[in-house]
Amino acid sequence: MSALVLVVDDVPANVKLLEVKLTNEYYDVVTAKDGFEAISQAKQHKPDLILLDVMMPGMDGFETCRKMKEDPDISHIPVVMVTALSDIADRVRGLEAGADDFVTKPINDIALFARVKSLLRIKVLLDELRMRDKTSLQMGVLAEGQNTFTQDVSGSSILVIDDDVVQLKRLTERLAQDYKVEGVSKPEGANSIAANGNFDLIIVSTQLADTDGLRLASHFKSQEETRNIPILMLVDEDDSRAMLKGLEFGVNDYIIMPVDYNEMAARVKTQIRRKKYQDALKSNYQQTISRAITDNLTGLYNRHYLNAHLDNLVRQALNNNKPLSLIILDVDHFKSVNDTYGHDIGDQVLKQIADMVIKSIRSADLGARLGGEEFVVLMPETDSQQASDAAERIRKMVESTPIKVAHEVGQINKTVSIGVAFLNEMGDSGQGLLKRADEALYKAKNGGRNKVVSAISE
Ligand code: GH3
Ligand code: MG
Ligand code: MG
Repeated sequence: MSALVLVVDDVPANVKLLEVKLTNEYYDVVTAKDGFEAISQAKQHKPDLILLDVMMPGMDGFETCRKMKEDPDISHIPVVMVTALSDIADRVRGLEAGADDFVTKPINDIALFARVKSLLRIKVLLDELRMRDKTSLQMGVLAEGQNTFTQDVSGSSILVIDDDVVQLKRLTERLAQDYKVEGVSKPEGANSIAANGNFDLIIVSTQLADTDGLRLASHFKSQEETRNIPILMLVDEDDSRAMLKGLEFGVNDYIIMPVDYNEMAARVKTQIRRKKYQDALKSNYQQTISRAITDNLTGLYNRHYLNAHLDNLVRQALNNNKPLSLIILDVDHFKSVNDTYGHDIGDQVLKQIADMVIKSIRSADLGARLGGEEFVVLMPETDSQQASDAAERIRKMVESTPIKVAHEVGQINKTVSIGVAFLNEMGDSGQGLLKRADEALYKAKNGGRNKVVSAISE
């Protein structure tokens, strides 16, 4: 699928020109003639990129951009400002308004498409993460309208690599006003510093005397530890080869030397914000994963995960000719807790019994909540005797541990019944194992509860 670009300019001829250039490169294009239309077009079409003219009557490009970046609906869409040639003040204002990049008029095709491609590449990743994020929103894991694009990023840490010690000193001093900065003038050591430093941004000069700065940047982009750290490269004004090459393999942005400090400040801020946004999305995703496989109340694995994992473990045990045991544990007369003290107290009891189970099993064992007041523990490399002993340990622990509850009674004593089963010879299955454990549990209940019963292996 080709990317959709929104072109915003008050001069129809400019719109037309960009539309033709982009269409020739197989982008789809929608257009707007002023800031208001731009925002409504962006909200309606959700383009992949916005090319925004600065000089427009009514609401100018800066204000339009600021409004877009404040709207969680569209703030993730990269904005490229189109500014008058070499007006540095405009560039800086644009970046401060939240723009991700700029190109200058008259538009140079190579620069335009290098920037467009580089931003679209980032956006593909962000979209993927946003999609996962949406699921966590639906699951209630994440609050609506979180927008880290406008968050304060001061205090973030930056690594600057430049063997020009005078320039390095100036850069680090300036950046140190807002960030934690580490300056490196010997690029040879930069790899391990970058990999171990937990940086939010790396600034690297391409004009290093003994090392190829581009190669260094490319190395960062290919290493697991540094791949997600944005990179800003410092390039010479007339070194367009370095610019293009860098952008091509994933350098996030560049600054022309001699460095304009305001521009640098703005670009640094943009890159770090983007990184933080990405990090936030990722950690939400990880939370979503762990929520998808664990039980909310107890923190044990859920039934869904147990079923998937049980089959894997059974296969592995049979292949390696190793024992595997499984126990099912059911709280005795649990319904009476709910009936007497209410559901919330019931939950507290379940949580604490689950805690006891977790405490008494080995780390290789897998504890899961089968549902309701039933728990399962899978025990790899555990024979029948060891499993029965473990079950007996859990039974005793529950029996002898008063459960503290937020109720005037203060504490409740409960017991559990446990069924134990072992993996048979070839042909056995996870479901077979579960079924035998369940039958053993039934016998424990019928035999008076607060008991461990082992299935007889046939
Ligand atoms: P038995 O000794 O035969 O196992 O009796 P029991 O009362 O424990 O068994 P029964 O299956 O009749 O009741 C289980 C109860 O567990 C009924 C249900 O309302 C309650 N329950 C299931 N899930 C939850 C939960 O997440 N929280 C709470 N508080 N109660 C739950
Ligand atoms: Mg029960
Ligand atoms: Mg039950």
